Amino acid sequence: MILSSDNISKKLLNIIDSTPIFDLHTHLFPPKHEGYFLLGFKNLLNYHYLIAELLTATNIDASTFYSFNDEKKASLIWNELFEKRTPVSEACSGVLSILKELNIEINNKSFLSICDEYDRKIQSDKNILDLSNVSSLVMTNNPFDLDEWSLFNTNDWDKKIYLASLRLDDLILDYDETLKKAKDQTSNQENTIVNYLEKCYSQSNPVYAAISLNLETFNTILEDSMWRDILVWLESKKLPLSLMLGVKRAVNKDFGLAGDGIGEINLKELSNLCNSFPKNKFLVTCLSLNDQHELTVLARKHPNLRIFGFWWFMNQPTIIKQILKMRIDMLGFSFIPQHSDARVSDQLIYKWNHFKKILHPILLEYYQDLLDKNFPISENILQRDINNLLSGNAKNYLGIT
Ligand code: FIX
Ligand code: ZN
Repeated sequence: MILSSDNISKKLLNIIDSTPIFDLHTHLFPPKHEGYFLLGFKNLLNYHYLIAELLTATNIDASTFYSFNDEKKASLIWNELFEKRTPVSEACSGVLSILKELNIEINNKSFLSICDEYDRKIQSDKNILDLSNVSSLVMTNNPFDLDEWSLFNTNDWDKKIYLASLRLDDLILDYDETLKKAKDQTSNQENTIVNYLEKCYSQSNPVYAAISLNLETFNTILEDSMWRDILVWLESKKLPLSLMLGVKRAVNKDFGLAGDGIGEINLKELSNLCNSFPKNKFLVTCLSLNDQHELTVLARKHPNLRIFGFWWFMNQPTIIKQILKMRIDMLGFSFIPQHSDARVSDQLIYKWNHFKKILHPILLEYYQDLLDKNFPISENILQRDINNLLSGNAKNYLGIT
């Protein structure tokens, strides 16, 4: 059925709301992975985005804050950011969106009574996957962290929902120690890293490998023979390399995980990489607003480069509105518009709801414009486009069904 200007908005909204999502990058784990699976109101409040906001808005000292137990940390964040101040930031607003979705009223309730009510309503990852409409997601799995990697020695979790990726940052952060770990795990002492990755590949069946880089570390990838071997190996496995560009770790060491910031990146080097390894596929996201235009231009030039998501400091409504339109203007719908980066399962609810709220009016503008130009838009076209944007583009790039 061909849609009209009058009914397209509602149809589009229904389709966006009902289309299952494939989440390309998260830090989530299945419930069976104890110590790594995070759920619930306290974990939600102890998110490092909110910790950074707390430590900069108040005089609370970082080491004192981190010495508290989880409940004390969470109640402090609630008190300082939601009671003493007005919770308007994106990270605060995310917590409120989840409470609203769960029909939990705040008015004058104590922190502990909200916690109780919350815990009664959300008990498993299944609740969250249903509420957020996420059908499968990619974890971040570090093959050099043997405790975390022990997940792949077990089989009692849903491998169709939780897909693996190989996070290779340790090879850059501490090469010697990482090589030692890989040597201990492989009998073949030649080409140790690739041999170890081969072993990890058969254990975990990953959908991509990933690394976060900045200007200083990017050259290593281009120049180092081990990285050339890794890229050749990735090509042989048809695995994309996900490049998360422009992070500077520990800008404020005292803040721990909340202390990372923005570093520089030279996207001319990304272009060199795409040219030097034309048969490798690269998924790319950039942390700085400054790099977004050049990155979008490069995505028009290199078929082996696919932009994904609004990463971390980019994931702010004001920025998304602007950059999403720029991406569509230059690439049509041929990119992967969002990933959640969720660390606590419950965050899937707000990260995706917030994104959909932005996506709907922006897409509507483009469809209205097409209708004005007498280009017929049917429900099938809308469904095809939304399938691609929320899951198909990512899955096709990864070569999974
Ligand atoms: O490197 C990454 O994958 C980042 O997303 C994280 O390290 C970061 O801490 C984060 O959670 C951002 O959303
Ligand atoms: Zn991440």
